[in-house]
Amino acid sequence: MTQSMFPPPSDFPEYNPEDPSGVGVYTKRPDLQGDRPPGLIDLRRYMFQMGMSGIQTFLGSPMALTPADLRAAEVDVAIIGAGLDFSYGMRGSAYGPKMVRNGEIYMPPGYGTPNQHTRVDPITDLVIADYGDAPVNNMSLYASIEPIRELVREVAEAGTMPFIVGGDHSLMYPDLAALADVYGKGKIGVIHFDAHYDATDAGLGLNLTHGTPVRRLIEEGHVSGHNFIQVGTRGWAPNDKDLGWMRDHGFRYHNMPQVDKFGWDWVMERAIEEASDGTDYLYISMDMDTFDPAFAPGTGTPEPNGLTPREMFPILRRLAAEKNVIGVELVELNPFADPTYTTALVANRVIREVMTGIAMRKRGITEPYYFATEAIDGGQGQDWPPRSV
Ligand SMILES: [Mn+2]
Repeated sequence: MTQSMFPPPSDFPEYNPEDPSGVGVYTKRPDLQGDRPPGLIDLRRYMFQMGMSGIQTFLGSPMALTPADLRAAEVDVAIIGAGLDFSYGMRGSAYGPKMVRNGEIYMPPGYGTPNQHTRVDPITDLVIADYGDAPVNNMSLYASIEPIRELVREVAEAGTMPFIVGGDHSLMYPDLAALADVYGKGKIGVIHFDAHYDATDAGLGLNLTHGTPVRRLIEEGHVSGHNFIQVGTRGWAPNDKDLGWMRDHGFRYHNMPQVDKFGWDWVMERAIEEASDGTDYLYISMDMDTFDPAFAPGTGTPEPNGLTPREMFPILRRLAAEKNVIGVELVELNPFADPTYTTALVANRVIREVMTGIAMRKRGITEPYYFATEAIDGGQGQDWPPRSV
């Protein structure tokens, strides 16, 4: 037998979160931990710049780099890039955060860009910060997990909602585990939008891939299976064994067969009702492949017969407005498969719709399926509702 020049994996030095031993991707800049006055860092030199100008940040937001910055500025939502893409067998989603930062086309914060359905402007109403990128070790998925979990946890502990932009869906494990660290095991319900169920036991012999985070989270007790609500699943899975495991653990799923049989409104109402059933908090996990590939080709595992933006945007806005959302992730964006820029555009709007819902909740607008009167009266004022259609 030929002797390999590489040692077996068991002989590799293990990553030790207590002693990163100079691995720079985990080591925080010492000067950021010192006496620097905390607060938001605005990267604009001039008062006005178009979306394509200047250093690109999520939604054109100012930067925050430490939990002290989040606390000093009372940041509502911190958007974190997590460029991790080892775990679906092809690369590209590591560049997802860059794609979303570059996808901003609107005017800078403060110029008034309200959501037309609700007339709420989340960019004005909320304090949103770009929290930079998570510490990803691009040599190892497993070595990346605990550092990412620690970063998400520090944001939640500062009283700020983390919004993670991936990266592949293995991120759901560190993201949700971090929130369970802060809010408690079994306290968080998950609404999981995806073409796939992501609850299999292993991929190519590894227990953490973008197809396994749901299984790991439930096995470790971070979330109860009963509080996992899956929406948009379709295609050629799960197999009987995995479906049996899901049913044994009390999963509730609203797949495309249900949408076909009962219609989107029926599914949306039930998913929203179930999303906070028995839990104090809600986490939204949004895989871009939930959308039909016509609307989001730039993803690793596209699956035809998906949902449309017209179906997805209202449910995202509603969940954030009507439920106690404490974290969001948007994953599986692959710019290398997005030649028409469509996926970047839809991803930007996913973030804006969720932010609109969060801003509505902050204003106290939690009425189910709220529309602003001036948005739907067609300019007719008192002549609303219409007497005839
Ligand atoms: Mn997924």
